[in-house]
Amino acid sequence: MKRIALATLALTLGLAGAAFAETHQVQMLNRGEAGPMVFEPAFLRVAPGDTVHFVAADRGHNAESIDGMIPAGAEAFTSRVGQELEVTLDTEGVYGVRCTPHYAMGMVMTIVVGDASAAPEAFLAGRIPPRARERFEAQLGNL
Ligand SMILES: [Cu+2]
Repeated sequence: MKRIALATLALTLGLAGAAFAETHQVQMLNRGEAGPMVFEPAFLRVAPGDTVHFVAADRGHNAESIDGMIPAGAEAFTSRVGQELEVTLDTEGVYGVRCTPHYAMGMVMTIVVGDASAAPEAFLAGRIPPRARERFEAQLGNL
């Protein structure tokens, strides 16, 4: 009986903790303040356990974590083009996200989970289209 009470207490506390996690909206847009084909905002700092909701505000976009640009141990994610995606980010670090169809047009964003004050050196080491690289460099300026 006592064991059940403890389990219930743990569950209640767990749920209460989850209630403090935030959900952040990111719009996927044909045109935003920064120009054509953007995530808005394009830079986001969140707490571990927070959720990012990619909103299909305009059609034809998706959100996909980029191989080699997410923290070690983090789970890759991808949405279908035109679909919403909610992803909960538990692993601290810097995440590079792209829209697959518009990667070459620079449709990328940076998400920082936790307190990281710099991107790892390998973050921009891979093959990145020039427009995407330009935007990533600008986004990393927020760190
Ligand atoms: Cu797109």
